[in-house]
Amino acid sequence: MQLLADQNAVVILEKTPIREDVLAEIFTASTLKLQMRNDIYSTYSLHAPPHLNEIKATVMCPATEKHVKKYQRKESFLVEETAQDYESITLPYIKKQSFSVQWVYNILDKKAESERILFEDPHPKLGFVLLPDFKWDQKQLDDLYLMAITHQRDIKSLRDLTSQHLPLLENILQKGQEAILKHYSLPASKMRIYLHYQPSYYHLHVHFTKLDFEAPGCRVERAHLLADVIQNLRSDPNYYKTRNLYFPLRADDGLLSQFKEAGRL
Ligand code: M7G
Repeated sequence: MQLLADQNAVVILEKTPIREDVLAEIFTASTLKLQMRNDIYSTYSLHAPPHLNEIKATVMCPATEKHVKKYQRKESFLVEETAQDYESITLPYIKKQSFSVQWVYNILDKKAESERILFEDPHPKLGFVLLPDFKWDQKQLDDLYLMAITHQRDIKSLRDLTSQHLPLLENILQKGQEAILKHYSLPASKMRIYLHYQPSYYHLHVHFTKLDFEAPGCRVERAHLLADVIQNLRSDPNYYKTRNLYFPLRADDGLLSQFKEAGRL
């Protein structure tokens, strides 16, 4: 956490993947300092020219206490949430405590990021906006990360989905895949398309990441493949309303305290 102009800020600094097209310049224009050599093995510290040394910086300012917590490393605990737990513990908590989704409305209303939109289906019930997630700098396909945000504003998360949302989910899957094939020549077989439960932002959205990229949050305890979600709702219209769902919560997450207080952990 940093202070920017007296306001709390979260600043994330990331070294981005090295692109193949800059390798030749890295090899010819960098300076090398030998660190160790042993037989056929050697390590160096390589100083690349400044324009090849970019650091991606993401800034959240002013950051709420919840933003600061989200980005601090903390141990996690797996929670089992029954349908009853959702109604009595999770839902009241997220109604009071969740992050603002103003940034999502800004995207849907074209007040922000409109030039980044890759595809839009404007239909009020079935439509969505597909755009790069802010985790992706779009400089290389290796860490491709897009997000589909629904125009419908009243679906909080996976838990709200029933078979009545199948046309919406099928539309996102099909048109999202088509748009990605058209723009990036990546077929469906190269993509991981999923929802998070719990999400950080309670407005339905779907993550599209390249299959070979281990995106943060793509592990089994948090990611639900959209294709599986569709199948599950086809076999049971109330699958996500009735099932126990499992997800990790960080030690300092207020929702975890609520589960503990209710004797559910
Ligand atoms: P999530 O599953 O609600 O939570 O996903 P997570 O952040 O814990 O994964 C929200 C997704 O929206 C994440 O992949 C974020 O990187 C992305 N995201 C968050 N914000 C605030 C923005 C934003 O302002 N613009 C864009 N393009 N993506 C964002």
